[in-house]
Amino acid sequence: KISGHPWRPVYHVSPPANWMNDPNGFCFFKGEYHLFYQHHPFSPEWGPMYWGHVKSKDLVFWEHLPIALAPGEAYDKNGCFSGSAIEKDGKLYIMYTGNVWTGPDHDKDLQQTQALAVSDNGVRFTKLAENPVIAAAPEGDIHPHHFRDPKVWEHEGQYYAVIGSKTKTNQGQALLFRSPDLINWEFVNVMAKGEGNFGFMWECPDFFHLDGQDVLVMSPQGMKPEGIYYHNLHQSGYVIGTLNYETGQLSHGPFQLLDYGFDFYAPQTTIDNKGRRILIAWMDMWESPMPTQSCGWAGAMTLPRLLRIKNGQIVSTPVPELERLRENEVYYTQVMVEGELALEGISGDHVELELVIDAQAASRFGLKLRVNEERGEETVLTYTRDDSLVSLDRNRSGQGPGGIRQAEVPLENNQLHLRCFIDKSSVEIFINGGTTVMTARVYPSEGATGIRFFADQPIQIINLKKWDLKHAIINFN
Ligand code: DQQ
Repeated sequence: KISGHPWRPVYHVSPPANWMNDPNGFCFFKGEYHLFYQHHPFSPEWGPMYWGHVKSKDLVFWEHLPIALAPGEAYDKNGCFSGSAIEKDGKLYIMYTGNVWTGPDHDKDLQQTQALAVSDNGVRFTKLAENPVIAAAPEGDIHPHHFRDPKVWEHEGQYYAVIGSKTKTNQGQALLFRSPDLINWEFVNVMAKGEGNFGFMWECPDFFHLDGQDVLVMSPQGMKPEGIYYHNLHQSGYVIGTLNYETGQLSHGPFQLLDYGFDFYAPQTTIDNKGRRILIAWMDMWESPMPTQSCGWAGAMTLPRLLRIKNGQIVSTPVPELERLRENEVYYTQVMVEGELALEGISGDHVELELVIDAQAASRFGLKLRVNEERGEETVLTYTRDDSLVSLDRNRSGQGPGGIRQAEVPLENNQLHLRCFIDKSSVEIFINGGTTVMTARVYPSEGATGIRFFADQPIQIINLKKWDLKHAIINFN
């Protein structure tokens, strides 16, 4: 059974077989959530891109659908790259990047244009005869070849698209386009441009209005490490500001990360019928080795995360519907920990943990997930008081990549609040109500189901709840 493998997620979306990367076309259409994704259906490696497809009524249980887009036209013969979806006149349009290689040079021989496909039912798509609808990158300080990943939205009766780009001197930027009908597009302006250490290319931009502000999300390639931050090959984050729709320019604040772990890239958001802004990202990173390739598949999506803005930053929490996955609750209260502690009933490899820790006098405390004592396997989350850092350490997580990622997290009333989602080969940790999130893929042995708590001085776990989480992928259980 395909999901019986110890690394196959049971409640995260992963490909039925072969390769998955970026989420695409995430939308709410005719009462259902649709999520497409970059897919190479012929091997568990990246290759000419197709659009795979899943849908869900509730963001919890997902059903696999047939491939939605395949390369083949003159303008997309080497791949249907990332893009987005929008409803117009009761039909679902997807806008994507047609990718063509005119030679082997990654910079000069890339021909990227923007194309549309349309569907009545959200399942079968037809490419438009007018394609490509944006046939070239605009003139100016805009690289002519790296021009991809349109995210489209509607504002006051017009359609807008933000497209990933870079300058001729390799600074990432986002380009704003406008259209009355999705087919005829005019370039408005460079909406935002990176300066200094802000990546040589911005992939997968997203733009939305949230809690009274405008937010531009981007995935800058190749930011250099700065202190504890930016140690992944690429980053995904956002700026908050105000878009002037007349000039097409966004005035904005500083870049902030959406996730401080290892494996989070190319996030895309949608708004649903409840007016909620929901984000899903690729739960991998380009340089992370993927041991599941030996099992014939690679790639997974994060849980859907609900976004809010609080105190000038985005806060992300798992959508509340995910509570439907919970079963077999185990509850503890007022547990003192000093040294290392295991608790009866607290273990598993597809579980949710929610706990509040009172740090008391401890200077170093945390928890170990996916513990297999015999093999010395563990994935460790440590809080160190003197520098207020949370560290996620996967150096002993099993097969696959190691490393440590850190984030600065002030304690609130001496307390640390954690929600941890463990799913076979992933951990997603939501800290202090989602003000900091850390995501990692880990590849432990099948027996690595232990969970431990540790502290160098006594701490008190004020509350601890653990649930087993159900299988949520409808076509394979
Ligand atoms: N992946 C897609 C591109 C995008 C990149 C190709 C980001 O459209 O820029 O698979 O991961």
